[in-house]
Amino acid sequence: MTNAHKKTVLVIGGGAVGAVAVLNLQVGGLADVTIVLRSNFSAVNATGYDFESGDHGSVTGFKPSVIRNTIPDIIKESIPSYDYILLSTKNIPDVPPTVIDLVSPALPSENTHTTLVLLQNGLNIEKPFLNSHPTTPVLSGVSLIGSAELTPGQIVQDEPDKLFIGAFSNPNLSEPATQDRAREFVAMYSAAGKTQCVYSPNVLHDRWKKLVYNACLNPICAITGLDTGRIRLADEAIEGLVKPAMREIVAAAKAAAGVDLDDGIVQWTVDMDPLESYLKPSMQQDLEKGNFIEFENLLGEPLREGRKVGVFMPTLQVLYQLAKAVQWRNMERKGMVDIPKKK
Ligand SMILES: *[C@@H]1O[C@H](CO)[C@@H](O)[C@H](O)[C@H]1NC(C)=O
Ligand SMILES: *[C@@H]1O[C@H](CO)[C@@H](O)[C@H](O)[C@H]1NC(C)=O
Ligand SMILES: CC(=O)N[C@H]1CO[C@H](CO)[C@@H](O)[C@@H]1O
Repeated sequence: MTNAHKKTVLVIGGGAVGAVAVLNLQVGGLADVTIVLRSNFSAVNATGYDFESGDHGSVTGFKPSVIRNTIPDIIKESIPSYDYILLSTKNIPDVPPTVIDLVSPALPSENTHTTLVLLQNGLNIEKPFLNSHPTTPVLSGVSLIGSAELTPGQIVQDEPDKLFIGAFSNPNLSEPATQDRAREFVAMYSAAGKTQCVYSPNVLHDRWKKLVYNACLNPICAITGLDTGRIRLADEAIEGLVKPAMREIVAAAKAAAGVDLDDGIVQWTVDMDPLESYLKPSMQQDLEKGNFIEFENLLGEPLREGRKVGVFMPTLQVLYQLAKAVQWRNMERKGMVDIPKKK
């Protein structure tokens, strides 16, 4: 890969994670980036993104090379296949459209050229693509990022951006070839020299590790309405609820995926954010905005994987059913379910 030949990258999803990715890729100079935005298209198209980040300092009015409000239809628009498509939207399989429907205009099902990078959380997110796009290399991006979006187009990043990239296994593709794509992506993403992006072949380890937070604290904060600081102050919430849930994930990781998370992971994850930051995990933020929550991949999949191999997961089972009910409440509020009239 040389500077003379930039890779083309399509970024779908312009929230905090997508925006930081665009900034890294473009500043690195090895990529020509097109971003697809929905709700924030007008704001970003007019004035660009403003960043306040540990990695990049203060950046104002940053604009990706191309900003669009629709997914490119590469056949109808005669656009050459992108080298990479980076998906950084929420992944909510229980609410249409699916991520496959979303990405398909830019990614024909028989694709072999484009590498798909899933910058999304949770487990088994690559599985649907094995059916719909069996010969597309799919990479995993686990972002341990401390950023939150305030107003449209304004990103505040309070922790360094750390991204772990690896290849999901695919029986139809050679492993060395997909690993090469992962390494190439890491080089391109790291070229700006401002961010920690590492090649991390043990995708399952990275994903289960993040689930200790995402399957436990994330839904618990969302359901109780307490942020990660207040949940630690609240009576017995950590000992009686958060830690039991986390221990179930640690057991499931080992039994279902052979992933060894060390003993300290539970306390480490509880203490990860400084208490006084009173940070709200993503599901809590989503609920407060009236948005759907990503509970199926973050909570449902690890629960199903664990139970399949006989792990007793009573805490996660209850959290899952509560999250499902909360999702239904959102669907009713958005007019997506019909209910019988009150008598
Ligand atoms: C996006 O911004 C450009 C330049 O600022 C402007 O010419 C164009 O009309 C905008 N596009 C839309 C769809 O608003
Ligand atoms: C991909 O692999 C699966 C399982 O080995 C096989 O059934 C399928 O035909 C393959 N598809 C392609 C397009 O190679
Ligand atoms: C990812 C995302 O949608 N970010 C912001 C876009 O703009 C709306 C309001 O127009 C915000 O609520 C979102 O946080």
